Amino acid sequence: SQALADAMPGNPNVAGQYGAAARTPQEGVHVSASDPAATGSTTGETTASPKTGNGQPALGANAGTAPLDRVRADDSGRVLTTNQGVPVGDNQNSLKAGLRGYTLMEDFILREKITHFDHERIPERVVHARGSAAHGYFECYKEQSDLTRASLFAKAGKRTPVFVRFSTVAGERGSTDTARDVRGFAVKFYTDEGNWDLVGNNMPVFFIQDAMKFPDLVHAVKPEPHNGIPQAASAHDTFWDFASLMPEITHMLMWAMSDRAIPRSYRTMQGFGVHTFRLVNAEGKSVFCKFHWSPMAGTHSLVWDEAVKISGADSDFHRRDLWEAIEAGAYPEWELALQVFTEEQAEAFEFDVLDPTKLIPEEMVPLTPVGKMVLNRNPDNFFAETEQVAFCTAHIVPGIDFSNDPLLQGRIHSYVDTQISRLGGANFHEIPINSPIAPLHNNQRDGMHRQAINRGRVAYEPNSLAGGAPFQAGGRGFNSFPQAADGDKVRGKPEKFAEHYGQARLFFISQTPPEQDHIVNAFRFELTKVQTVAIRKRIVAMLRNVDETLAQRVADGLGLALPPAMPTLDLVPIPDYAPAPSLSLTHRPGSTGIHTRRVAILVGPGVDAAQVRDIYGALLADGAVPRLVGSALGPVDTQAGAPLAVEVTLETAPGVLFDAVVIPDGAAAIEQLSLDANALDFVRQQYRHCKPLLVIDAGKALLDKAGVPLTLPDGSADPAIIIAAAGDAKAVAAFKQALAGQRAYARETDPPR
Ligand code: HDE
Repeated sequence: SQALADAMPGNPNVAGQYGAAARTPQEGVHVSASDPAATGSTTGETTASPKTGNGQPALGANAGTAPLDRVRADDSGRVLTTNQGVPVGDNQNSLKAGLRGYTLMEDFILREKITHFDHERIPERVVHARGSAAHGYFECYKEQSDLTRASLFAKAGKRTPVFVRFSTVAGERGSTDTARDVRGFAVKFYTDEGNWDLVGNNMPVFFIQDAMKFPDLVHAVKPEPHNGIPQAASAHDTFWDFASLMPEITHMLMWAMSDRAIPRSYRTMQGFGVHTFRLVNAEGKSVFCKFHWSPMAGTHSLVWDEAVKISGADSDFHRRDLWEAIEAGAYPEWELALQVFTEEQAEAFEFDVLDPTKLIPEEMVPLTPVGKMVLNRNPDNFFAETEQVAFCTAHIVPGIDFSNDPLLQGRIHSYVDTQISRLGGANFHEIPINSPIAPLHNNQRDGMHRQAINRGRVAYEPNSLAGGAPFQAGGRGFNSFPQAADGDKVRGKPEKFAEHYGQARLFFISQTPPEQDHIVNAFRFELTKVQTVAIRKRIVAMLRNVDETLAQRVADGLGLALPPAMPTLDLVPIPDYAPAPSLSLTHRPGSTGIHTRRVAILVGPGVDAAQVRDIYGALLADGAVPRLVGSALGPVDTQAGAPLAVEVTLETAPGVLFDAVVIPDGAAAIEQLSLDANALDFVRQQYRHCKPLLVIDAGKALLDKAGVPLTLPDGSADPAIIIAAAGDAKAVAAFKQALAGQRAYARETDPPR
């Protein structure tokens, strides 16, 4: 309200802020967030709309994260102070010798404020800089004590709090969410025997076999060092130069060029621990294990043209999606499965289970679901939680252990090490988001930013002065699995590591035809951006060892003659795998139907309001998120009844931000929309990106104006364009079904129609 604005200190329109009156600054106005009279809000909104949340979830909302409540700071209704707790009289004006005079050195309030601001930023993560996170819990389905003594699997129904961060890899902290990239999938389990960090990705294999190559990989993919171009993209010479000289990368390239690299949402990606780990039970028996997360919402991806356009329309697309789903109570869920195998089984595989460029198809070793993870609380503060969280592969708990995978071994060092510079010292475990909820007692002391006030004079072990405490836990504690070790000290790789193409081929032949087309097109896109012809040729030569049709199609796309295949070492023959359907995105359609899918309903003056309300209601009833989209904000007159209010505009929310579109009846509305190029683009993009369209009566004229083909390339009717008469309930049901399914890839052509 105006009265409130007038009373705010610092309002430049208030005379009392100037001249002699400034000597007695006013006390600030205290606004109760829930007081509609004070905030001028009739909806109870304060700083944010219900869609974005008010940034103040109930304290202790998640039992597991309740220990963080002790550090959650809430300024509501409080007086402003310095960092020393001194109440600040005036937060608007620096201290001067005379109103027009020098600013004084003694102004400790100004200096404290500016100094703190000057140091607000910390180094971003060297990789995975861009990310989003949420709190939640893991719930165990069934006791797994025969396999592992890890306490989170100790009992059916046991809940362990988690904090999960999803990320892209190559882009900087402010880069776009929908870049073609691997996604990080890092889970911190706050178990009652210490923190376990499962720091995985949304793809089950990796680019390299040995940690020694990681800095080279990252230097190759990051923006080129001379000009800092390109941001968040692998489509440039240095990445593909490196890739073309490194056949071990081939399998991962197939994944990175597939739709896995452009997920629809963090909520619709799988997660993988990638490496082989060990599970160890209370008797000390061990098996090998790979960790798999599967999203309940199914695996869904964008199409490339859409991903590129989303980067312009909403570069926070994935961050916003995760945030809004949690605020709306549509808590994202994943199931954790263990893929368990023995050392004897491992020896019989064609590949080495210590090689992180290889996966074990589910068809070969089945997955055992052991629990589900639910993300039910957004962070209160992005910096304190999402930015400061430190995931480290070295953080494991009794019952879990490492394998000798040389990539994993290198990671065990890297993550702890990097936090020391990123978070400013060895005490990063004391930052609240990183602290275990299990008790912590040891003789480590001091260092930068130490928080704990350790009591007593003993900080060594053995001691008698403290009765020997803290005591080592012996058999109850973490004890490394006593794996036998022998062999010469060498720098080298086992023989099976020399075969690079069998699983790349397996991946390709396990994809559906549209998924294969997307892989071909992704190679073409990336390599067209590469300027050095020899690099393009080397990649095509590499692809000849994967699949001849793939190589031929990529070569055609680049205007190249097929080069000879890249020589192989022939130490291990390329295995002939049978297709593994589990590797296709279509294998996991999900069980949440149209829940949280975003649907645009295009409205203009003269639209059929009753029809719009019916469809809106029908979509809401199944948990979808309908929005009335029009040329401009404000009311639109309707055929009959009250006007409708446009919620978002064609200009600010283009088609790429929606999963489907409804074009309702109303000749006048359609006529007006047909004159708006944004509306025509909207419809064309929905079509091009293989999304369902529900078109009612007069609405069809908009499709015609946009030039949208109504039949598939083979001449049959397009099942995801539903043209209906008003009141046809079956049409709405068919639309919902199309929306719940995979996209209508059958309509895709290259180039697009
Ligand atoms: Fe990482 N990686 N990585 N990585 N990684 C980091 O740690 C590293 C690898 C992954 O949300 C860094 O805290 C090396 C595989 C995720 O905070 C750094 C090697 C997998 C995240 C680092 C790898 C990952 C990181 C940068 C090869 C999937 C983000 C900042 C030996 C299984 C975690 C940081 C978050 C982050 C090193 C390979 C996943 C530098 C040396 C394989 C999800 O420590």
